[in-house]
Amino acid sequence: MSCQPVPEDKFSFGLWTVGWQGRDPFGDATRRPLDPVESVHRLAELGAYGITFHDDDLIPFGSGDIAREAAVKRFRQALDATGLTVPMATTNLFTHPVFKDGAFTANDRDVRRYALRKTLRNIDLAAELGARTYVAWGGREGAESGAAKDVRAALDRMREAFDLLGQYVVEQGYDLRFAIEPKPNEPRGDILLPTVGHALAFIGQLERPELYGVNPEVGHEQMAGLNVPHGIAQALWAGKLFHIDLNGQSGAKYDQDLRFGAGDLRAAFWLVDLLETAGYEGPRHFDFKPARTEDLDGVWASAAGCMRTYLLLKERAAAFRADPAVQEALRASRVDELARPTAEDGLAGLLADRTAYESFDVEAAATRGMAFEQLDQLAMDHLLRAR
Ligand code: XLS
Ligand code: MN
Ligand code: MN
Repeated sequence: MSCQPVPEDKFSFGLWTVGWQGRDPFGDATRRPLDPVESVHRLAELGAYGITFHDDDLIPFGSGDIAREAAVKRFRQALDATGLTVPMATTNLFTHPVFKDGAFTANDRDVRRYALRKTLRNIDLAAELGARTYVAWGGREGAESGAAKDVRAALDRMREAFDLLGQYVVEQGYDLRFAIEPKPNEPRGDILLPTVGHALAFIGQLERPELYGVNPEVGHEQMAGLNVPHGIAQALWAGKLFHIDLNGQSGAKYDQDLRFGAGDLRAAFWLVDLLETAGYEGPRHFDFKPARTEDLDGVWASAAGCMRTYLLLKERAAAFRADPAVQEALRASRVDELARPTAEDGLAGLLADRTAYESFDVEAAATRGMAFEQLDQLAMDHLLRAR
């Protein structure tokens, strides 16, 4: 298997990822700004297929109509020249101080109305550029103190906002679906819709639930101490994995946005195994921050590294699945038995079955080993290329 990425691999990057200048809460930028056109060309050369953006990544906040048109035109020309696509776009509802208390759930109504208009404007551009997914990350939707935010009212406003956005997309006839991106905290002390589970439950309350799914980010779930492949599996199970942000994170701390595979490599391995076996067909989108120690060579090296690691893990996961010893170990662990319904004989059959309870040998069942350790070591061997 080749580790040279090709567009068929569906790798995409945010303009804000490679374009991150390394500004953090304690330090200034360590790199010059990157022209979006340059990013399009470099990423295409590296084998990516898509590029994504926040409105303000492409058109600096406050630009007039002429500057806006010029920026879009240059970007479009770069896309045409390279064949790169725009599978997804999103809105920056967090940088400008006007969003300090949130956007769709700001206490100030005029801020909420402005946030909706800013989003609708960029949805037009997203549709124009052929995007099929519109990501919504509510980074400022939250609070640092108890009385400051009436969470139930905020969720009403969040629902109102998403219902309006959905109405707009339907009325315009756009082929665009929304992907809500959960995150537990940062920049707010606590953010609303903090995990995949919260977002899935919220989507069920919307007027047109079919229009909404999730865009989980590896590191965000890990910041909450959660098992990423499990969260992604539940999103897939619900038919809601519309998009994914791949990156790396070392445990529950600030949002590190390491390149994919850095941090928890085992979680990355199981995640790739899941995506590649579960029929996920969306983009493999990298949302990472090239370390601020790096110059631009390091930026492109880290972008290439994200793709290379994904392909290496894909190859390792396929080798794991194909190994007869693994298949044997899976059987020994009775993993296949979980796919069998527990009571295909129905409730009446279950109640009538004396072997299910009255004569069930609880002690014997309790002493059966599950053989998971042997199975897991085989995974480790494959991951470390010892098999
Ligand atoms: C920040 C988020 C952000 C979204 C897009 O933590 O990951 O970059 O993906 O707004
Ligand atoms: Mn992140
Ligand atoms: Mn993200």
